[in-house]
Amino acid sequence: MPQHAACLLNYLTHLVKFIPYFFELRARVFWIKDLRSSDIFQGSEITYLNITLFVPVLNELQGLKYFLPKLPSGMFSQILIVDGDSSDGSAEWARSQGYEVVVQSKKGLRHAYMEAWPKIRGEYVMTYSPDGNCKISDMQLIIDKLQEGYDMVIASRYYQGAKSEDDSMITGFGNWLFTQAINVLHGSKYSDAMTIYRAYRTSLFNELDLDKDDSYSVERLYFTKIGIEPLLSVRAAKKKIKVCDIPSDEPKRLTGKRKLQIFRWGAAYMSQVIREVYHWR
Ligand SMILES: Nc1nc2c(ncn2[C@@H]2O[C@H](COP(=O)(O)OP(=O)(O)OP(=O)(O)O)[C@@H](O)[C@H]2O)c(=O)[nH]1
Ligand SMILES: [Mg+2]
Repeated sequence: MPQHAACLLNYLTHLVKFIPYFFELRARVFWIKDLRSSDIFQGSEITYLNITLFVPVLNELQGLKYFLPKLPSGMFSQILIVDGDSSDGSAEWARSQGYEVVVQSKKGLRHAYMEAWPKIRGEYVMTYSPDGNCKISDMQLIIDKLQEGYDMVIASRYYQGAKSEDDSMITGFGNWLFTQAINVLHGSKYSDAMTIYRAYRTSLFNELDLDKDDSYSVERLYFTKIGIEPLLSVRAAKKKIKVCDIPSDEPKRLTGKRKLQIFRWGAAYMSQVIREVYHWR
């Protein structure tokens, strides 16, 4: 065989050896492409904002087990579970699954916020209840509105035809009454000033002095501890913060027991809304 023919054969033999590597490389490239296109296709997997999902829980083990695995992965830069010293193992389970958990030391929903707020790393925060009341499928709509430049976006149960399946006559009327009272007394246009399901700039909490005990002092009259959302709505209105609503149905609580103390909290919230007419400017 002439020398250059032998050389060519040698060369071809080496090339054949590389064929499996070529297919392997090709498979990897296309696998990566598939992965990316499926991320984009699902849309909700991708976010460009730095958002913490803030999840207060008091004996919500079943809700946590059901809802946390369903959260769109990658949507939040931090998921913070704030436990009110649950006796059903909520905190232990969340920790065992690798979630970041803070156990509050003082009793009461507002202390969950006040104690855990310094641990928030996101520029924005979305507050979420894992009891079935907050539709995960609306999360992206809320984030889209933040991206448009709003400081706070409320997933309203009463906006543009949205409805609550969780309301009783009393809570439905109460939510309407408080929302109207806030609108009349503080010049806002809320359709739902009470819901936990909303997202906002994390810094608002301190800007609006929601971290101060004095902001909630009326609760002492009713021997209870209240939440932060009505006051957040009131003070955001007073400071003319840029707010918008998206319609979001409220499904029924799926599991666990309601923690809301309807009459005590109702009375305390109304006193707080009225006090704000002359207090805090
Ligand atoms: N960390 C903490 N979480 C609480 C406390 N009280 C209630 N929660 C949780 O806060 C979330 C929102 O609760 P709410 O919506 O105010 O009350 P609810 O019991 O769901 O009653 P509804 O108004 O009917 O939805 C739920 O996950 C509760 O478990 C508390 O004192 N500490
Ligand atoms: Mg609830």
